[in-house]
Amino acid sequence: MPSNDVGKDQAFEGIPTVRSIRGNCRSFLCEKIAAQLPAWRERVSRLLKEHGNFKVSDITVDAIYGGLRGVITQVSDISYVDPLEGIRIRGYTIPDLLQKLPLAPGSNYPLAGGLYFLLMANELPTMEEALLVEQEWKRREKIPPYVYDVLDAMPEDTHPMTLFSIGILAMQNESQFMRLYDAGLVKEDYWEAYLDDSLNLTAKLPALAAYIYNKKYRNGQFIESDPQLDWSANFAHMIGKGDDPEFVDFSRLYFVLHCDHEGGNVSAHAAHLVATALSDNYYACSAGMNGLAGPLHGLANQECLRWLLRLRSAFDHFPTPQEVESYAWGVLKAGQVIPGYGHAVLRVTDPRFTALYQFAEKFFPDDEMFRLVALVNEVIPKVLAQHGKVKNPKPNVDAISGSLLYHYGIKEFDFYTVLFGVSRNLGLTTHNTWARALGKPIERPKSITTRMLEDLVAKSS
Ligand code: CMX
Repeated sequence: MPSNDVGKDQAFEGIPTVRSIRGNCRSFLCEKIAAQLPAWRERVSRLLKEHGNFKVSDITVDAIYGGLRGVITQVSDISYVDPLEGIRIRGYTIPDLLQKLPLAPGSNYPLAGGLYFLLMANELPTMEEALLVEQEWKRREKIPPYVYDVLDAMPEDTHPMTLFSIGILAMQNESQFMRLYDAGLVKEDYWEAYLDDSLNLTAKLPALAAYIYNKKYRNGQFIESDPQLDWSANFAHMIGKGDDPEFVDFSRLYFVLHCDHEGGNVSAHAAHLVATALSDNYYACSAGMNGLAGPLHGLANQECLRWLLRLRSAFDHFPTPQEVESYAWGVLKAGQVIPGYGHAVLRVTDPRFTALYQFAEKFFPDDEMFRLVALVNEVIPKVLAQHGKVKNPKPNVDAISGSLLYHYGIKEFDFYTVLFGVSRNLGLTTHNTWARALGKPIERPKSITTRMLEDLVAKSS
């Protein structure tokens, strides 16, 4: 188990110290958010007052039985998935983010601290602001020892996502929100405690993920956090891959790409729903991670790599396009999905897929698994389009992310969704912080019985 100094402030001696910003990161972020809140609250209350009865969406029987697909039921200003363009995080596309976020010193890839600043403060950060978050994370990164004890008590074959979710839930004992709520915190100030919990939780995620990886797949060889390293690089370091600058950059890219995907996907919606009951960020994110662990959602990256390996091992040579095509038809005819393809909202190739594709093309174009991803990407959209059921036959991020991890020697598929989760919690905790800031109430849609629905339909015809 890594050594532990819970609650002790560590001096951060790594990447440059920020001197131009007065106060700590928490108070700086609080000021940034507080300065915007009156305008946001004013906009929301004007919409409610002047247009409270305006109809935004209709709900049909199809939608009720069809997973509410396309029914607008939420507002999120953190990110938006445009069906034809892909994700925009606080208004920025993936290429924008990669171009505009402050880069890690000596690297061409962004600091996760800058991304967090953008998510939370709704402003593109300066280098100083990105570093301020990185420093704050350093101060908050130690995981209480009882969390390791809980993880160690689990059976050896427990899925890494289960361990990850349990680790987050175990840390609920640290919740600042719950402590302050019990002491009478007023509603206006809930969001500040959610921000504290977000900073505390996200700071610890690289170490939590690394602990799970080392425990399960490296015979418990744990590596201490390095104060010189940024959040993403430190993760790479803690799983024994810090000496490979290419993998470190891959980690930086991966953690940017997976941070958020608007409010309606399973993990975001689950986390949001749970937090509307004023369950804190730990409870909410653990719930979100349980959703992410589903094969139709985050686990698809693990499923996709498994699928690619099965495809490869079905032939004693690198398959031809025709062989991939007939293999894919066999899968579809057996009633299975082709993981990594299709999306509930997107109707084009996922720009996160493209970003990872470009990374692989740049650094290891001849890697066999990458060549297979490229070949599958040429063939599958045509097959799915011909199949005729799928609304979007193009690849999503999960069609490629696992192959890159595989290239870097992370061959334990079960772990892949944990990495997705490390990044996704940046978004989930931002959603929850802002939801409290805007006073969003407990969610409580209504359910009716099949008989009631039949009666409603009968009455109207
Ligand atoms: N392979 C085979 N069939 C597919 C398919 C795929 N990749 N994608 C969709 N379909 C099928 C659906 O199962 C559905 O069939 P039924 O009508 O028999 O139920 C039909 O095509 C229509 O589906 P859709 O409207 O195009 O897609 P949905 O919004 O229902 O589902 C998703 C979206 C992502 C769950 C689905 O495309 C899928 O299962 N893809 C494979 C798994 C995957 O890659 N998931 C990761 C998504 C990204 C993420 O959340 O991380």
